[in-house]
Amino acid sequence: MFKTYLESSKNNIEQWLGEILKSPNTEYAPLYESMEYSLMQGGKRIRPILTQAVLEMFDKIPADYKEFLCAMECIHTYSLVHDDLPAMDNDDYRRGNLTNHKVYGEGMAILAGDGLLTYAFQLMGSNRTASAEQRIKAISCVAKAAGPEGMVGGQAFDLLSENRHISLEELKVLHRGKTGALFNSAVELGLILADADANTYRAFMEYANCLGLLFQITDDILDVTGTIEELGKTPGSDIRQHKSTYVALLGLEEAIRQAHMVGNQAHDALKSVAYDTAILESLIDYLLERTN
Ligand code: GRG
Repeated sequence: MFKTYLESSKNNIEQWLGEILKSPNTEYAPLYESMEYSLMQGGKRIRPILTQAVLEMFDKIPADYKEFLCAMECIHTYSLVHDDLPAMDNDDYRRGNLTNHKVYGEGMAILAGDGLLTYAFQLMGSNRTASAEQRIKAISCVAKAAGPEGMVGGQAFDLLSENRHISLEELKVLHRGKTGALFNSAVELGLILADADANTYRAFMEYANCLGLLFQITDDILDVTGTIEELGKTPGSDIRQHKSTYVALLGLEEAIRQAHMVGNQAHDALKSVAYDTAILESLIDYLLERTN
C-alpha cells in the first residue's frame, strides 16, 4: 500500500512539475530546456512527498498547494545541479543521466540552478489557496532552510571540510545544513499551511530532524554499498574526495546501527501525535531500507 502511495504521489508531482516551466520567448528556450532537463529526470521526489503527506494528515488537498510542492523539488534540483559542477563535486552522472553541465556546459548549468531556485519562490508566491500570512511564513521558512543558515551554509562547510578530518559533531552540523534543513522545511511547510498547533508542530519537527539525519546516514552508507545502477551516479565519491562521512568516522556496521537508532527516534517522535501518521511512519522505514 505504501509503495502505491509513493508511486501515485510521485506521478502527481511529476505531472505538476511538467506543467510549470514555460519559456516566455524563444530566446530563453535553451535556459528552460536546461532547467527542465534536470527537473524532469526522475529522482525520488521525497521532499514534496513529505510535504504532501503532512498536508493530507490535516485533510488538506495537495493539488491546492502544488506550487509549494513543486518549489521544494525545484530547490532540491538546483542544489544537485550546482553540487555536480566541476567547482564542487565534479560529477558526470546524476539520476542515471549525464549531469547538467556535461550536457549544457558550466555557464548554462549555473544559470539553470539559479533559475530553478528563484522560480521556486515565484511559484510559492503565486499560490492562491494559502492565505497571505501563510505564504509569507512558508516562503520565509523555505528561504531560511535553503540559504546561508541552512543548505548553502552546510554546503560551504562541506567544501571547506574536504581532505581534512572533521569530528562527528561537526559532521552533524554539516548534515543539518546540507541535507537536514530542506527536509525540515518540507515538513514545516505542511504544518504552516495547515495552521498546526504548537504541540503538533514540536513533535513533527523532532520527527523531521530525525528523518533528515536518517536520510543522510543512509546516503553515506549507500555511497559505499550501492551500485551505479541503483544510485544513478558513480558510488564511492565520498571516499574519492576524502570526505568525512558516518561510514568513514564510525565504520559501516556502526553507521547502520546509528541509522536504525535514529529511525526509532523518528517513530518515537510521532507517538504523541493525535493524527493518522501511518504514511509518515512508513517513510521512516522506506528511508532505512532504500537502495537509491
Ligand atoms: C549547491 C547550495 C548547494 C547545495 C548542495 C543537496 C546538496 C547540497 C548536495 C547534494 C550532494 C549530496 C549527495 C547530498 C547528500 C544527500 C542528498 C541531498 C542526496 C540527493 O538527494 P535524493 O536522494 O536525490 O533525494 P533524488 O535524485 O532522489 O532526488
